[in-house]
Amino acid sequence: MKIERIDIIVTCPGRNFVTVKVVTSDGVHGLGDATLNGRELAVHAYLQEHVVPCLIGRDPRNIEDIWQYLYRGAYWRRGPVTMTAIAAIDMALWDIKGKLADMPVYQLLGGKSRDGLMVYGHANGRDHAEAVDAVLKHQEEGYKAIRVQSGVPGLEKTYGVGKTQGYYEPAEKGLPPEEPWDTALYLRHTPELFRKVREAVGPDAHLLHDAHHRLTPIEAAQLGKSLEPYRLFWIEDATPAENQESFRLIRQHTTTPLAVGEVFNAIWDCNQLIREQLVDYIRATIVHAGGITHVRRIADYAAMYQVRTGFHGATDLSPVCMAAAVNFGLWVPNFGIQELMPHSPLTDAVFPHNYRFEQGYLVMDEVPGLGVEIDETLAAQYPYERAYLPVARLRDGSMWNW
Ligand code: GCO
Ligand code: MG
Repeated sequence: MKIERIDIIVTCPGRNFVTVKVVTSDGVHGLGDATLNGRELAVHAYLQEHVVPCLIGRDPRNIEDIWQYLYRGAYWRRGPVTMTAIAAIDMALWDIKGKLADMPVYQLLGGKSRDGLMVYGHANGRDHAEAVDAVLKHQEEGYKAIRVQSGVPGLEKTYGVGKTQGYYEPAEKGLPPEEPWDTALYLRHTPELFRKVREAVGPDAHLLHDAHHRLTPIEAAQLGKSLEPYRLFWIEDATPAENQESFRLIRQHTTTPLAVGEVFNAIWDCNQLIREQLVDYIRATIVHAGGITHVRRIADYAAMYQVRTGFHGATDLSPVCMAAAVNFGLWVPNFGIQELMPHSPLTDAVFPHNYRFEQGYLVMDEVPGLGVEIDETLAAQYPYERAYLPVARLRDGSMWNW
């Protein structure tokens, strides 16, 4: 069996998605997500110019060898563009293997460890009262875990607060919008937000919060400590993690669990964080961290240190990646939680999929491969539109981490 053709499909049903379709000489095909928010065409070019020509004629069943060929063989290792491109091919090859075996990918990985993946939904509000309402609405919908973000009084715009309820879509058409940031205001108001939310929801709901890389380590420690009375499930991306040892400082000061890693693309990005047990949840995703083949290695390594998975699942991760995440999460022994931001009905129509939300969990049936397809005719009606994530500046104009 040979790889006959690889198509790279770019579509914008409300937001941009890049999808790889690997077609074999047996007529079986597999899909992989290659979407890197705000850098979509960089991955497209990397795939088209540097990856696809090298794969035509290879045996698609040799997933491991193809992974090593694209990683070791490139000489220039790692980086989000490279690892997203490798991830897309890897996902598609697992999809093909599942279809050939007539089994879901979770069966190939070792079978089910659970019935469904506990997910967290997104409650956000322009102010605390709106955020509390949104949390209660999620509880009614069956969510067991809810991420809470609120506008900060005195800041015109805050990360995580979208125009629409239930999800937060940060990429905007055109050039990067600029947003102001003020750490002092944020640190003052966030404990108050969680005091109100915990009081309203009662003791059972799991509450999460994303600091989105805005804090220094000592500020993150302060936030973690101030939120301890409200028993959070986690604080996410409290500080940028390029310097992995900076998490030691946060750990010394707070027992609030920590999650990190949505921007990681390789096991080396979290080596020290995991080995020293500086975090509790690892968020590296299948689409941005080298596919199922590599993320499986990260998860196995994390399991040795009681670190659990908590994969990124924002709207910029296409239903193809979500299908892979559901297969992976059904199997992985050290599963923690899965982020869920529902896609728009149009995106769901472009990518018909088997996974679905049921009473706080993501479940899927025993269907071959990843359980996701692409409607290419519909996809073709929505061509690429340039869009960027915002950037953040402090009050004095200095660039900050968005
Ligand atoms: C999350 C993320 C997103 C990202 C977005 C970037 O936790 O869901 O932080 O909001 O900012 O996915 O592409
Ligand atoms: Mg995040």
